Amino acid sequence: MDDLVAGTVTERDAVEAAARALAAARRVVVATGAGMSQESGIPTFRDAVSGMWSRFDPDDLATPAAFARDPARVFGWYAWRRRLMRAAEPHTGYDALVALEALVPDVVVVTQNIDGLHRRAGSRRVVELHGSLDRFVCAGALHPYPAEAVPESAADGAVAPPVCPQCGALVRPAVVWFGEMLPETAVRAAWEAAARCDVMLVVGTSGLVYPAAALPQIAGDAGATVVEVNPEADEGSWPALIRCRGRAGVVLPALVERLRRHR
Ligand code: BJW
Repeated sequence: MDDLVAGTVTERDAVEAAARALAAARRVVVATGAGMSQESGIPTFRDAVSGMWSRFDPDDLATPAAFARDPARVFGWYAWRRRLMRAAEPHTGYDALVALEALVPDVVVVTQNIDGLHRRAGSRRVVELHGSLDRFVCAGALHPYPAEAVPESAADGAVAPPVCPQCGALVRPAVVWFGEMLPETAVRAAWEAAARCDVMLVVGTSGLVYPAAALPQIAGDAGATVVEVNPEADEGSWPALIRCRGRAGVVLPALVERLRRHR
């Protein structure tokens, strides 16, 4: 491992170096973002061409003020995304993360995604930092509202949100919008796991949205090897950093296959 600690390992040897780090690890955190689901057909946010924010303004759709201003527009956008997510299937990168659990004693997946694909793939310990599109609450007292009772929409466009039967407030998706606090238990679980892990795999996130973007820093500062899986370079830099340039659906299965050879 000395070569990893001494400097950044890039490109050609990266998957092998990452597999060696995983072979020596007891605790692994996998921190995922929208890029993890890109190969399942769910658009990322910040891709210049296909990203959500290239077509939509986050201030109109992903803030409490946007929901207060135009609840039907926001609810309709999430109804469309819920359809996309239900039609999506976890790809082989998800299966690789499930397989990782048989090879490393302690694996925690911390995701910014709201699509539920890690759970559907079979990952056992999943922390959802930005909530889930499988859950709904009212915008008043956060009373839970059954997802089965949420209206489906056949077409894109506005959908009137249901009303909370307990307090009369409008129902909203249980996701975290800009300016909102992340769920406390999820934050605690993610921060504890990051501070204790030997390796953190950072998969498919631009690392621009806080506080989730701080997780690799926490792990790196605590001495973990940080492995980035992303077709693009980002700004992150840690003493032990391995950059695996490629898509999650390609790199993660290759990584787990290599790890098996080290076992
Ligand atoms: C692939 C791939 C493939 C492509 N394989 N990879 C400190 C500094 C500055 C600002 C702040 C700060 N602390 C807090 C803030 C404010 C704000 C923030 O971070 N703003 C920044 C944008 C500047 N944060 C917040 O408001 C958070 N709340 C908070 O901090 O509360 C305390 C507070 C309260 C009041 C005031 C201040 C503080 C909440 C953040 C909520 C984010 N919500 C969203 C939408 C909700 C859910 C949803 O609708 O889905 O979450 S925004 C959106 O961005 C979504 C994502 O989870 C999140 C992160 O995006 P992600 O996953 O990184 O996606 P992309 O598209 O950015 O990147 C994809 C990556 O994948 C790319 O790198 C590709 O290359 C790669 N890729 N194909 C592998 N096949």
